[in-house]
Amino acid sequence: MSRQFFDYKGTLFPCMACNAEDIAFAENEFQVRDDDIYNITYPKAGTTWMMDILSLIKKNGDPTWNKTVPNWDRVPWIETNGSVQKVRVSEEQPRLITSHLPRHLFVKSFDGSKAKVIYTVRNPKDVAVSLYYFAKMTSFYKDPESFDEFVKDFLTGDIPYGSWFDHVKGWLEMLGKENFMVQTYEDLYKDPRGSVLKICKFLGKELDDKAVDSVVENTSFQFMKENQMSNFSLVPSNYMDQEKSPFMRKGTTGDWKNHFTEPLNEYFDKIYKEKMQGVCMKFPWEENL
Ligand code: PPS
Repeated sequence: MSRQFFDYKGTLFPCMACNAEDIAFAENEFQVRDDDIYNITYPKAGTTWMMDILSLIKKNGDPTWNKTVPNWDRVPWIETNGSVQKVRVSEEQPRLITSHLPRHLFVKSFDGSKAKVIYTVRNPKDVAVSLYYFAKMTSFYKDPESFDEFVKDFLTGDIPYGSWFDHVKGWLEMLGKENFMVQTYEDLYKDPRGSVLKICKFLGKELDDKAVDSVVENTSFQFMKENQMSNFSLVPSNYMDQEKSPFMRKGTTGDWKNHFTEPLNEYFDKIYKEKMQGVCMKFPWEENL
């Protein structure tokens, strides 16, 4: 079988989606513009949700763009094959750009720029569940042997994009900077309208009530699940086999409770407490820890 992942400066990337040359270009040569807006996530934190929210905000609530252009062209990943060169010459204003890159590998020219970052973060247990099903349906990942084994790899960070803990801690170092905002998946789920308003405020974008309603309606789970431009059904089944598991799977919070055994949950909590020591931000899922 061909090699599944490659190592770039200590972080794994899927061979079918990325290559070292483009990542190196993104890291070292890509030029950030001050009006760029970056949608940054660890995989499965709500990346595609935020792609559609940002697209709609940019278009003042008009859903035409979201309904006619695939998300990867509206809010392209910077690190996936061939994408960085397209983003480099994009005449969009502002450019909306997605990335799963950890902070230490992120575009160097971002430092000192005014470009804005929205960092979406999700309960890592739900991320692990979502990623487990994704790993089963996509040829970008290895098919997991069992859920427990997969969670152990997740905890050690022996998976593409590295450790969730390092990713989150790396990006949270930007807390307090005015061009950085954290959005939790859980808040977005609980209060989509309030979250959209917060995002608009951060972006300095004023939308009227009707436009905000449209952003919320057109980014509901059900709407996105049915939208070909958001649900990855345009991706050939040899890359993503949605018969095995749909990309828009459950779109909920707390699904980890249906997957974690008690011992696995205890083990996870122990590692979580160790790794997240000293992080000053409190997250919604930490209430019962
Ligand atoms: S990826 O592969 O990293 O881009 O995946 P990502 O988009 O970050 O995460 C996919 C999960 O997000 C859920 N999702 C949503 N939830 C609620 N509302 C909306 N609109 C929405 N859009 C995507 C999607 O269902 C995946 O979560 P799970 O738990 O697997 O359902």
